Amino acid sequence: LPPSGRSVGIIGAGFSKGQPRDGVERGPDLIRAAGLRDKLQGQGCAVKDYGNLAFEEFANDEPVGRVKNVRSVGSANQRLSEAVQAVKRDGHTSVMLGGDHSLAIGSIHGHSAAVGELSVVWVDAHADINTPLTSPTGNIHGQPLSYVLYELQSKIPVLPNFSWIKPCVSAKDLVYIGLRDVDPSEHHLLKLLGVKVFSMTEVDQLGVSKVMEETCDYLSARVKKPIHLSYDIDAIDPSVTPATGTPVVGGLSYREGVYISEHLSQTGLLSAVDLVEVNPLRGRTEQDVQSTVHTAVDVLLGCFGRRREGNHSPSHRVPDLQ
Ligand code: EXY
Ligand code: MN
Ligand code: MN
Ligand code: MN
Repeated sequence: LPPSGRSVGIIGAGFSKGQPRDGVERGPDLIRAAGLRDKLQGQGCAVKDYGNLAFEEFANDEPVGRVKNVRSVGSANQRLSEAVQAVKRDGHTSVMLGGDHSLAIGSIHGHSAAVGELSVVWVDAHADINTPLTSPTGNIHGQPLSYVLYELQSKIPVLPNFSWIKPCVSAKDLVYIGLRDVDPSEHHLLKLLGVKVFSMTEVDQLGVSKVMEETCDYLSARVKKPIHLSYDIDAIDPSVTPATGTPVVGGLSYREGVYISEHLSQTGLLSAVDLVEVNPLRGRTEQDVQSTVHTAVDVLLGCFGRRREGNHSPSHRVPDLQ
């Protein structure tokens, strides 16, 4: 193992059909170009980049009911699930660079297929728990959790290219952080299932350190399961990360956003991370894009042991005079 004890397997998933806006497919290459690999290695991680996934195109991917691009999304997530399983089998922490948040379906499925029961920490302005029948938009990036939660399976219709998906997460093993734009039907589901939610109101009330302490206490109250962190960059305030498809005012500060990943890193349980919804075409200026991408990189570095107080490896020596 490297000095930090961490090895990272990066999967590029430049997929955008879980939502209607072009550009989010460029996320993986932008995040790489900002130096993710070198920076991770610089802090003592071993890194293997598995490259970008190629996704199947569907000529006639007509809506099924209200749900858009079903076949494309189902197929892309099946490929992603297999890729995440391979990364986990190789012994790495999986890092999936999106792409839109519909990719959490395959990422969580593959992670669970490889390691078993998971805890899921969902950092997002949105709850992403609409079912195909409650979705106001038909965009699957607003629905991924409905497909993977055991408790919602009776609410999920049969959809083309979705039959491989097996529900694999229990509602009691899910924690949200950063919510501030929740549809009424999503709010109903969250209450019905008793999901643990730290909305922006709780972040305001408790502060981020107490939110993280309570998150970890809640998740480790029973058995300590491997943690899947699904991090939507729109959780952070659009003044910091404006280059994203569905920005919502009143979000996490840069410091709160990074604190979340630093804290989860310290648990030693982080087993897979998604970083999604970076969309350079939604930035108005180059500065908008750079700020968004650099924040995404810093969130990821925090997941793998970077501390703002500084780091040094155990082998570091203070030079002696000769
Ligand atoms: N709740 C809305 C919907 O279901 O369409 C908006 C979802 C936005 C989802 C973004 C990626 O987190
Ligand atoms: Mn999301
Ligand atoms: Mn979101
Ligand atoms: Mn903790």
